[in-house]
Amino acid sequence: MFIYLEDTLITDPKLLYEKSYEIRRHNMKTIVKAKLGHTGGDLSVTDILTTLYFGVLNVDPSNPTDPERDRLILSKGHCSGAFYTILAYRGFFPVEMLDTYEQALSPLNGHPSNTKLPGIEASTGPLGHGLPFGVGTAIAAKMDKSPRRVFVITGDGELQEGSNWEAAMSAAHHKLDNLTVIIDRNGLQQGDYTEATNRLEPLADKWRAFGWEVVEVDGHDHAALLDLFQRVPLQKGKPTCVLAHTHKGQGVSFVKDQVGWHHRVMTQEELAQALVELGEVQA
Ligand SMILES: Cc1ncc(C[n+]2csc(CCOP(=O)(O)OP(=O)(O)O)c2C)c(N)n1
Ligand SMILES: [Mg+2]
Repeated sequence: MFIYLEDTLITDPKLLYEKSYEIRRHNMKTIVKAKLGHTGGDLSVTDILTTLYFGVLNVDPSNPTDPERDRLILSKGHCSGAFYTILAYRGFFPVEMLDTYEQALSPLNGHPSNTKLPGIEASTGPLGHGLPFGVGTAIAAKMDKSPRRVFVITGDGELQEGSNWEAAMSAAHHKLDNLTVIIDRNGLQQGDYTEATNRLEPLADKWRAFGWEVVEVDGHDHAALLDLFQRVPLQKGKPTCVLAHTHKGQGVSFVKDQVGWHHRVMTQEELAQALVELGEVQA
């Protein structure tokens, strides 16, 4: 079995960019093979996840339960396709296992389970649970007087779940400057725009009002993401909210910003075009 291992963090944004497109290509092939997956949301969050796993997080795939590791919680668990691809490329399990995505008896379920695969900190899928889990994880780190950090990635539509706002209030109250939430602000949820469904704006002001330090960033700019993640917490005694402006379907022209691609699967012809756009070198 082939295991792709990275020994050191990547600090060159160009290499992170190339890695994220290699991951996108594999991810799209996996979804088409499985005939299931969340095409748009995977492409939206890939640059954020790639920058964290390859450029920022203190994690060791050969010792995935090290108590002092950083914790990444993918609250938008429906984007398991991107998540598993990145975990496999990072060395947590063999890349070949991606071929079993969504198949019966495979540990690569449609939504990630922390009892089935190494590297997954929280079972997610039901939206609105990652941030409350992350607050508890960050409080535990404070109680242990540990420098480990907690990163939670949420969708934007997901913020319509009230549990997020209880967790946001609690995080500020407990001065959790070891906690960073990253919002994948692609403007779309399942079936419509967030602002047409249940308006979120003014979103940055809402987080500020809840006591968080807020920063906005281009969620597809690896250099900006890397610089930002290396600098958190932005203010001592406050949790950090990264409002990452993204495009659902980033990298594939006919998927980008389209309402209909939340969980549509590409045809073989569409996949062929997508792979060209995602930089696959033609034989
Ligand atoms: C509690 C709950 N309600 C509904 C769903 C079904 N669901 C899966 S993804 C999704 C939309 C999520 O939109 P968003 O958070 O913006 O994610 P993204 O755009 O990044 O895919 C919904 C409603 C769910 N997983 N959990
Ligand atoms: Mg969204």
